[in-house]
Amino acid sequence: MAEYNFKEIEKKWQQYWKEHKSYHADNDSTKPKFYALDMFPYPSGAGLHVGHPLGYIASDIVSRYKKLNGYNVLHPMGFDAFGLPAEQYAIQTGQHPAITTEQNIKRYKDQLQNIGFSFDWDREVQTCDPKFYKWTQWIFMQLFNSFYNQKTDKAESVDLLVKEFEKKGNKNVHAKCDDDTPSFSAEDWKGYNEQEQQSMLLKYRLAFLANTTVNWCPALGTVLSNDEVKDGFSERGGHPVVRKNMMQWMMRISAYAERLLQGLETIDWSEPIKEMQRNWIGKSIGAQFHFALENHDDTIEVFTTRLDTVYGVTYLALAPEHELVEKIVTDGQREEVMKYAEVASNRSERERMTEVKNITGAFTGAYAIHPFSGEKIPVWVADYVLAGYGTGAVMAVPSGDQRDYDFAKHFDLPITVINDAMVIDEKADPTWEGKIINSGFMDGLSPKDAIKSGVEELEKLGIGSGKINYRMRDAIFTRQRYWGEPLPVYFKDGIPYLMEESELPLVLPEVDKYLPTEDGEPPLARAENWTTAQGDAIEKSTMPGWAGSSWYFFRYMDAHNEEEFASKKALDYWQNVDLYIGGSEHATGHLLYSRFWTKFLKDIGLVEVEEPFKKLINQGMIQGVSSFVYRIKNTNQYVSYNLKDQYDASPLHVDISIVKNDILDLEAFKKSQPDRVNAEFILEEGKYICGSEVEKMSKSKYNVVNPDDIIERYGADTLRLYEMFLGPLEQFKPWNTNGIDGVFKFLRRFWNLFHNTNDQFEVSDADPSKEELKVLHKTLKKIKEDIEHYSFNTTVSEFMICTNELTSLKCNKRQVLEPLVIGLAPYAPHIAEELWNKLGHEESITKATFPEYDEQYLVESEHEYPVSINGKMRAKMNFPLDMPKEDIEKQVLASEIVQKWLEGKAPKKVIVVPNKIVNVVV
Ligand code: ANZ
Repeated sequence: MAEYNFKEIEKKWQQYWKEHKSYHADNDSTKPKFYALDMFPYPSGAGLHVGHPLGYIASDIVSRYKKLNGYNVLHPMGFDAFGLPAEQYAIQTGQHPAITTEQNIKRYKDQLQNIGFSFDWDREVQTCDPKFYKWTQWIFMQLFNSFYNQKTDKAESVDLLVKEFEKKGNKNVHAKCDDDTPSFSAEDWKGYNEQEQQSMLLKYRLAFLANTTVNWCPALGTVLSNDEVKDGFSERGGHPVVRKNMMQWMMRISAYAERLLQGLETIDWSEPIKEMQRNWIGKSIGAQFHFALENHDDTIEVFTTRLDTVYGVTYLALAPEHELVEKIVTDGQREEVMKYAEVASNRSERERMTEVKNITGAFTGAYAIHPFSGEKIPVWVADYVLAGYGTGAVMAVPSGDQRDYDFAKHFDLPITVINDAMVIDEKADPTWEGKIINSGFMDGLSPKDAIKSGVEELEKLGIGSGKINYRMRDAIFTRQRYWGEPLPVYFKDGIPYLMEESELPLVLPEVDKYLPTEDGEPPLARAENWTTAQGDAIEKSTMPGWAGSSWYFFRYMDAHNEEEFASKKALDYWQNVDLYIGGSEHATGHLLYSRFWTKFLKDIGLVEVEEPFKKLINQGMIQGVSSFVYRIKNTNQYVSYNLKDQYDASPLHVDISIVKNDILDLEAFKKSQPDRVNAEFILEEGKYICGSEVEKMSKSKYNVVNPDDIIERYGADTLRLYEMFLGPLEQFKPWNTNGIDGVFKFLRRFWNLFHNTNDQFEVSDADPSKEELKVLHKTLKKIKEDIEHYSFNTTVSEFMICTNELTSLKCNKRQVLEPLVIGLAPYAPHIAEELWNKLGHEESITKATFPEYDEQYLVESEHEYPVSINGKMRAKMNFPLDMPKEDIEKQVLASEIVQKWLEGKAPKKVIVVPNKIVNVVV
């Protein structure tokens, strides 16, 4: 007896792979390498749903395929295990987040193992493991010890900077540093005390402390990064987020803006993701120059991308936070301006940029002098000007810029049009009474040339120059939470110093509660003796969620190294990730930070590669199909879907496990919650019909499908094939189990090819026919070409077609079935191992070689001729491609069907068009 007993088969081979370390990746290999990586999961308490493994299955198929093609494959898995949910749970229950995290990881691993992935579990990493975060802390230390030298265009040691300061001060230093860095001489430097020197160095370090405006989430008690805030609320939990000034650790990622931008040209990522990163980096090429002020020594520096419009400037606008506001405001305007500045600075940047309808501003009473026309220009404060971008001041050109135009209209400021060319075509507005001037020395030039000669003119006047700006800001690197990596830093006289390397890992201390202290200090302030041996206070914030994930891909290369974050040998061999699969939600977070850290590690000579991920695929989300019941307001009555509009009823999610084909299991519903015990129903045709909707798959929507249940019912191989069969990998698609039976039946039919009607294993050693060989080679060709284009759903259909064809040919020939089993192995590894074993192989199929297809079998040797009789197609007949016309004619006329039409007479005419058609006229 040998039915397709997937349960036994899958258990057996999973055990075998584990025992034989079948997926062990070798760091000592002469084979070419292939590194396939999945974005490692955060192990949440809810476990995996069928959406999670989608990308893992795809990378697993590619990994297995590459291995069969002679590659040494690295396909690891681990856990991004620090983070808010475990900690929120800890706050609620008092349970240490390490315990919850460990339980969740165990659950995830069990679930992953059931799917039969080819992960090399010996290389597993967990970011919350001190053995791992020792190296996260170590990399932080390297960043602290480095600055960005713009002359060499790379990170270098701060020691070099100190040497230069001692020799010549900072006048020859061309480095990325804080905007408020003063210039100083060697004498100045030597005169600084230790504290002053260290404060100065902080302005250059790549990891530095600074006072910045942050997104503060009171409910979570922490700072959030921009990509963790959506429309003013925290992405996790949806709590309100406010702006607040705080001392924070930062990463000087802005130093890498240009390299992050250029690097995009060298990697194989989808265009939308690259575009998101380009926008995030936000490069603008323009000019920066000073406007003199009337009766004032200070000048206002502006950044513009449109110097060609400078003759159209009719006012200057300062950000409310601009330091000059206070200095230049006239006494008469002071009260109004200061009040305005106060209110405006409390609005979020997003509001200030997007609320275009709500135009606000205040006149400072001061005037600037136009550098080219010499005219007097009023200086305003306007909150659409952002303090953190460019210089925080703009030359406003109402005829060229929409916001300037709206502002000018609102406050009745002049609108000057240059040369009769108004970019904003509002001159059609009959109320417009502005003046038209020419653009001085720029007159007659194209915008590009005008900008060029404008910049030359600025340089001649010594008031400005060309300038490139990036919108990207430095990244905040701390949060005021417990469950993260401690920063290996202590403070002396308010100055941060690194701990000794020998003191790493700096292990997270025990605390009594996971909450901030009463006076608002982070939870680490609760730890006893959170000080160095000398008694100096250790930093109390921890690293953000993105610290560990910014370099984990290097750790997999040499996961247990205790001397280095990874050995040079391992790094040289594995280089970087060949294929990275994960969600697109990480476009400007993780994917940018990882690129930044990789470039930094390259600069300081630790890795060879400039980019971490050569090829990136973003898998589409598998959505859930939610079910709804409709409760009549303020009652315990539920009305069926088609009757709901007759009542005042509102929809409620109901667990999909108690709904079958949209029909609610009433008893199960009553038992599902205590307040539903007495539920009453308004039925239609005796049934309660639920509504349904496609939504994100999520526990909170009760629409989660657990892969364990699918595996229990159909097996892991069916799950794997089915997830691929759902549609193109990158597309969003709802989970719908309609086709799953079909996939399962296909596997059973495939199994049957190897078994006779008595369920006995039986394959024949006879030579296959041409037709059988054609089926085999066309399938092999398709598998190969599809995998190389990451098109997996099409291969699953091809497998089905091939199995049907072989079934109807009654083919059980070894020479056909054996190569096909290898072809199927990347997709359905368990059944493939079992059949391979039955075919008599002692070694695992993972050690086989992927069969080459042979074009020779794919060339058509025959043509199928439609045979028309008196213009009507009556039959189809096959003839070899090179068969002479006369022979075809003879055979056609001899055929039964043509004989019948001829009724014994001779045909009037026979036309044979070679390899096309045969026409018989009777
Ligand atoms: C004059 C002008 C005329 C401008 C015109 C635009 C169009 P991007 O491309 O995003 O870099 N700007 C400069 N600093 C600003 C700040 N801190 N807050 C708000 N806006 C600021 O945009 C650069 C342009 O945005 C600059 O060029 C400046 O307006 C404005 F027809 O100068 B422009």
